Amino acid sequence: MPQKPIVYDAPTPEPRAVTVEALQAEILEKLTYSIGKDPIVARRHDWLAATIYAVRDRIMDRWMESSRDTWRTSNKRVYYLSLEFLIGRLMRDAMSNVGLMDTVREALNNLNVELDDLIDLEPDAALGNGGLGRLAACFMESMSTLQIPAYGYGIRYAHGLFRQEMSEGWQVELPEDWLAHGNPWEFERRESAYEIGFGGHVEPVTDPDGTLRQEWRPNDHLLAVAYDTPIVGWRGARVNTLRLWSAQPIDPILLDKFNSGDHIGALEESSRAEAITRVLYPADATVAGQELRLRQEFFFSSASLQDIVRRHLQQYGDLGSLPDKVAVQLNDTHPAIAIAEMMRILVDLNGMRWAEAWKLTRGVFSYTNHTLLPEALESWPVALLERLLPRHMQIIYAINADVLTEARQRAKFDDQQIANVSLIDEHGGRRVRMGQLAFVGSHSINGVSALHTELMKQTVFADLHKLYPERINNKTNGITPRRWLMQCNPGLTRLITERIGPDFLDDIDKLRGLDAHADDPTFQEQFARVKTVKKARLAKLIKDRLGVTVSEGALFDVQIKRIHEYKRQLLNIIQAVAAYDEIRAHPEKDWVPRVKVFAGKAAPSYWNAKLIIKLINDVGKVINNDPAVRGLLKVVFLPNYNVSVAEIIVPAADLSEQISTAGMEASGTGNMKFMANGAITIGTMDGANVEMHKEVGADNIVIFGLSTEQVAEKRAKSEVPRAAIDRSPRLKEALDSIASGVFSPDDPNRYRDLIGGLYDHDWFMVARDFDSYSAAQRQVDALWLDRARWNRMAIHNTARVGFFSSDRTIRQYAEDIWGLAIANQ
Ligand code: B1N
Repeated sequence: MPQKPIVYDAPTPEPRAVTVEALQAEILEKLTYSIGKDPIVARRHDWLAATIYAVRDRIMDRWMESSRDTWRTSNKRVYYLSLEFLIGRLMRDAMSNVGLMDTVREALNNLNVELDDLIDLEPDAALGNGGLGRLAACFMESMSTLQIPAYGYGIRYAHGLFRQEMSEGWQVELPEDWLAHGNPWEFERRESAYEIGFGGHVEPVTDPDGTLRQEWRPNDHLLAVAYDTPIVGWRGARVNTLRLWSAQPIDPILLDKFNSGDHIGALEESSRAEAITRVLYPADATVAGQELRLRQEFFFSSASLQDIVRRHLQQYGDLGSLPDKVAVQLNDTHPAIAIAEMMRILVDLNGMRWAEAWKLTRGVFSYTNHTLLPEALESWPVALLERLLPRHMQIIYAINADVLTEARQRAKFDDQQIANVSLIDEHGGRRVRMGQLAFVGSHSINGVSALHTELMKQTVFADLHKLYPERINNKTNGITPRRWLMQCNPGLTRLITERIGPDFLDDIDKLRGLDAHADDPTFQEQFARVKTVKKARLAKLIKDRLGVTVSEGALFDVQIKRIHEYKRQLLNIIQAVAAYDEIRAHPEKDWVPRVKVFAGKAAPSYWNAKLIIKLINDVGKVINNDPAVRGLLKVVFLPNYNVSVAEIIVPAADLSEQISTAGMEASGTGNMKFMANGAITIGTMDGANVEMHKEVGADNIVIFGLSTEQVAEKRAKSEVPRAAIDRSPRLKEALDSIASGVFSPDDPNRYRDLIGGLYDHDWFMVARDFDSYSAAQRQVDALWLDRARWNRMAIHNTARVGFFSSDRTIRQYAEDIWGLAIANQ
């Protein structure tokens, strides 16, 4: 029985009108009555807020209707737990999805305000590092589009990913302040606040009926307060909630201390609590082992589970039906502690028997793995967990005991295999492995591309896969075509609509219809013209930000993503140096003019990544200013890469660089965004590139480099890279010039060790893939010179992007993992 009666037919207000006149009047009204500004003195930020309020109102009815619908139909809810949601700007997305763009533009025009200026003013919500966080944002949009009742749960960081500035070519990190002007999208839900505990001890208590329970008595408490943001699906199909938790003290000020004169001490609890959600950890694919990170993970996992269980009990009154009504997806292991917390809630707080609770828990949870890099696999020292979460540590031991018994008795595992599946890593200081915990507590474990899923089975989870062979499955990543095609490239969207009609807007696989037009010279030319317009816009941005002139007639060759050695920006820039040498050595040749565009942030403590940024800038300075190059090659690094910058760069790219060392990029999702916008990929057989090669066909992608197996073999043999360098005079010349200070005359030794590493071990196979990469780049040049061929390839890329829509990905999660039936649409 529901604990509180739910009124399903409460009265609702009339939905807001969507005419130009109504919006115009309402924007003015919001400005005056909600923001309190006279239009005469209103600043652009005030207009932005007023416009968002007016747009937001047109989403509210759908939001409430979506939530009523879930209560009414008793449909299963999906909860996506993620420490990162890289959502970017919301206004254009929301307007476009509810079909209000033109109306709002006109309404603002009548008020003498330019919509595009306001769009550019909205802060870019960077509550994530890179692909993992952006994936969560694309999934949220797709779940609304597919009308799945879903909640995203995460942290409302006061400061998102740092702002990147360049100081003499070096990355400098500055604090990001997305909430500085307030956030008109969010609703604070004071009533949805939960207590979160840390520390203390566990006490056995005997209930009146004689049963023995364990009770956790934390000695440190704080509040998790909910902030809700609406996420609108395509055509306003449904509006789901992104619920982000903010940490607050239980007592805002300790009056005793204050009154006794200790004014700082009086605020100590407050700042300690708030520290938990103050800032996003800026590391992508490496773990931050600090205590604060574990606190963040438990804080948001516990708040989310308390909220989920409360909602479930309110509607259904019993916990036995949890797996029928609740699916919790763990975005990597960052929320894996939720598995132990769920057991605590069921067993300690609700008196459920262990075996029953474990069955329900496994029925509810599923886990997505996003990386196999050893430095990114989370584990926490047992001592730290014992101190911060003593009861959870006991629960983890109990889970482990069950798993190890099963492994010995049923699967007859030997000692090595037992050590491999154990939740406790006994090497060098005992640690809890979060991947193992997430695996055993979930009914589904998925990788994010076909290759990555296979590698999961063969490497990190090999023995767990033997023990539970039906659990690992693949869900290749996707991107939302609304943001990454329709919104960021309205020109291309219009052109496609003119050619094949508007059906692809609702069914992205219909883009296939473009295949039939790929050979049509008129269409090829129109397609290329759209690209040139976008390139001119990017050229202007490059001029404005960097003062470098580039021509939109050149081939725009783009690598934008986090800076990481395995992603091999170094390979790209060494190749640029080699090209520079060749252009000067053979000025008579028919060189293809190129602009190499780089952008991306390095983790603040990742020295080599920061050095690679400096190298790109150093090389750019020399090449861009050398008259011998005659403008045939330009190298630029655009600072402060984020979602909004990507929305400008991606539509302007001719060539998409996806050149990670094979076996190291779990999926990649930038590759899909470029493909949608008609760029051609140069890439290794890694991550989702493998499936892209299959979808688009070998003729429409440029593949190079060692395979995963070859990389593994060379590493196993500890093969020395020197032979590869000696074999390649062009590589040697480029390496020598970098190492000897040609690009760093102010500090000739700056790159000696970086380049030395390539001679020593070359873990990322930069030297050994160089010749193959160079040949692939020459092939790109040849394709570019045959412009009809190039345009045809570009069109085929857009035509075949359907598989990489996050709608496809989410349908597969829904059907295979969450047990939802998706309406066919
Ligand atoms: O997740 C993306 C993939 O497309 C990328 O290939 C993959 O590198 C990325 C710890 C991570 N894996 N692991 C992380 C992020 C933050 C952090 O603190 C690890 N990010 C990825 C989406 O599947």
